[in-house]
Amino acid sequence: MKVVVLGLGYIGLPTAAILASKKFDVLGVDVNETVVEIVKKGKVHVAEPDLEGLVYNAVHSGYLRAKTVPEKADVYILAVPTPFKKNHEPDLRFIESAVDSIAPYLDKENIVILESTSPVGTTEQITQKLQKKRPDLKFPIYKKDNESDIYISHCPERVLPGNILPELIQNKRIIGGMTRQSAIKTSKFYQKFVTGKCLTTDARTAELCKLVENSARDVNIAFANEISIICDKLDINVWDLISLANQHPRVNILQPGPGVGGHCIAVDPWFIVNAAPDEANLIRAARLINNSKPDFVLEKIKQSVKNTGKKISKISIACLGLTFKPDVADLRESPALEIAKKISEMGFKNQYLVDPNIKIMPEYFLKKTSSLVDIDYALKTAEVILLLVHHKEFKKVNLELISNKQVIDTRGIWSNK
Ligand code: SAJ
Repeated sequence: MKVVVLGLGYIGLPTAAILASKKFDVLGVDVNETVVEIVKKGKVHVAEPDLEGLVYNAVHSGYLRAKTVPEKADVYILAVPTPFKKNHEPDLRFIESAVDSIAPYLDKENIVILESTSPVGTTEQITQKLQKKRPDLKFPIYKKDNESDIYISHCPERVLPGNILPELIQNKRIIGGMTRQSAIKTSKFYQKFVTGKCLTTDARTAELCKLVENSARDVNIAFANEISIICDKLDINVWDLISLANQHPRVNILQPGPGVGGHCIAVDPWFIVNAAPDEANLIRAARLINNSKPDFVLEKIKQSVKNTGKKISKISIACLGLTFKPDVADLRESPALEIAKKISEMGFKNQYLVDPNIKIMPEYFLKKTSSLVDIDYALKTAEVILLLVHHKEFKKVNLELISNKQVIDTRGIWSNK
């Protein structure tokens, strides 16, 4: 069976490599020539545990190839990004151009799968687009059990960055067909390499399901973040409070932090807000709370500077962690990075950046008084210590070494008694 995977990013590349490891004949397609050249050599441009070895073997065994244009195949998987525009409207141009690129190659009995997180109605839209481009083929009509030449479904990716490879195989999949027949055909394909259950539904339900999953997490994190701001005002240790509240058999509060990052949870809820602006009040409020958390942290820093009794230009600050979550090398939409960037403008004598997962200082800081240093140096030298990401290395810090410093622990790994 031949599979074309469009988009060789965080989802497309691992998916292509896993399919190739199961001996599917896989062509990975990306519009970015540099990415294609990297993959052709069996190398990777995204950091994810075990991905490098998998891609190397997939390419060198001949099951995975990479090109900038598609070919004829049995299955087409669209795994391209769906960002939002400035006004929070979804930007579907990558999906649209991926759809345009496969249209000439489609043939009877092909399956087209949209894995990209998409606003409700996108699967129907791409089907209509393809039907216009290929009037010689019969495409499925939404929720009508019509006989079609092509089968189209939405099967949203659900994998957790940092644990993508196991989750790609083990997670349950939601398969939303244009028709029942499309869902069944798509489900049979996933069952060839996924051990988790494949649950079939219609395309619109699958689209909203993915958006709701990430919004549920966003709302829950916003609750924790709001509680942390309330606790700060009332002088209560939020970590103790949450741990005590979670002793209740039906309470499970998530962890507050400096904000919500990554390319999914901070983006997807806006697709719901955009589709139902008058109804999605809680979802919008959660986004705004989580987005406001970096400013709250910046206020705490100003307070700490005051506490030192010195001018800001005479003191140094250490920022521990830059990535969007612990133990990954991913800086996308990272609140820690956003905060570190704003700190670099505040006029500190030195800003020490520490992140065991980041080997090269992000370009933004090059012309500032910032430097990427190791943890021991930062802790010894800085007067203000700001913990932004709970990387495993930071949990081992000897707190006695920083007992006389201004410490802001946004993740509660040190403040948690
Ligand atoms: N975070 C907190 N407090 C918490 C948990 C997370 O502040 O208690 C923050 C993290 O630090 C990070 C952000 O939230 O900045 C998101 O991290 P995450 O680990 O919750 O999620 P992602 O973005 O890595 O992956 C999510 C997952 N979705 C859900 O768990 C519902 C994943 O399964 C999805 O596939 C992925 O989004 C996606 O691609 O949509």
